[in-house]
Amino acid sequence: MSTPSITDEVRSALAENRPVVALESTILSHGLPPGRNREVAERLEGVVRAAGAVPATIAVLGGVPKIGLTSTELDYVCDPANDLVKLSRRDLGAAYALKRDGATTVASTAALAAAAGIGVFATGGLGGVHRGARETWDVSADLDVLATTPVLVVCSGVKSILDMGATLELLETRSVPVLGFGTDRFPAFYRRESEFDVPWRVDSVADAAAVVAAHRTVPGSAGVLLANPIPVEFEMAADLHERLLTEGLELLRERDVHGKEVTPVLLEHFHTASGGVSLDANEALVVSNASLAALVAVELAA
Ligand code: PSU
Ligand code: MN
Repeated sequence: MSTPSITDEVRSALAENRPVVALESTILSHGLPPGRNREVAERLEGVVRAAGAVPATIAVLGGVPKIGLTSTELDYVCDPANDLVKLSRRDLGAAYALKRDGATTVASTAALAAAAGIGVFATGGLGGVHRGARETWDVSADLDVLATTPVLVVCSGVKSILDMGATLELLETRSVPVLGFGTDRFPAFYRRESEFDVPWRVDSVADAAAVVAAHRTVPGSAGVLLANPIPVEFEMAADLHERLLTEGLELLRERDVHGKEVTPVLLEHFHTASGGVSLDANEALVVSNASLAALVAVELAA
């Protein structure tokens, strides 16, 4: 058992029931290129504060789970020279015992946030069922953790590199409500809409918060997904998106990429092959999600 280290700012906000928003670190160390990741980390914390909540970026450093990172710690997490391990929830015990540095995924961030008493978490895209999962069994632990952890995850849906239909079916099976924020369609990360409908639409922060609060009273309930489409001006053109997707999936086959490497390799392909378009898109959507998460957290704390 490793006792989490919680920054004073986050600790006092939690003690006083003020709104806190958890942020993950895998997107920083494995999802965005060096330099850019540090800028995004700063912007995410900035928009959370601007909306009236306290940001808590989560990572594991020297085997200690950190709830809230100092500026120096953010530098450390964003520096590729430090070679942080990608930690899903199952990896946390090993990282604690072996005193490793690691970045937390949606699964591990949600678990650590909930244990610290943080109920709202913002990210870019949720992990899900991978294409070809019927053979590979590659289904992100993110889904399982959401099904058992009482936390609201604000994201822009899942990337089209995943099997979106299967991901939504699994969320239904595991009783995770999916709310579309101002939309009837499940968002597809770089694109505002997929071909799939969301079961519930909410059109205001107040309604989103009310659903989360009510869901928490349902017996056996756990996580909620609030799906927020990418801001219109950053949506990727359909033809570019189609090309990157086809190339990316081909690249995985060629290089025989498996398991936890799949998501980082695909993201890196999107970023290099789109000449930065996907990076701007990724930054815009995660910033928008952090801001929305903070507004919902403020409403929930009121
Ligand atoms: N979506 C992104 N960027 C990311 C990830 C998802 O747009 O960096 C990360 C998240 O941390 C998510 C993880 O939890 O990828 C899912 O990885 P896997 O499919 O290996 O479970
Ligand atoms: Mn996987």
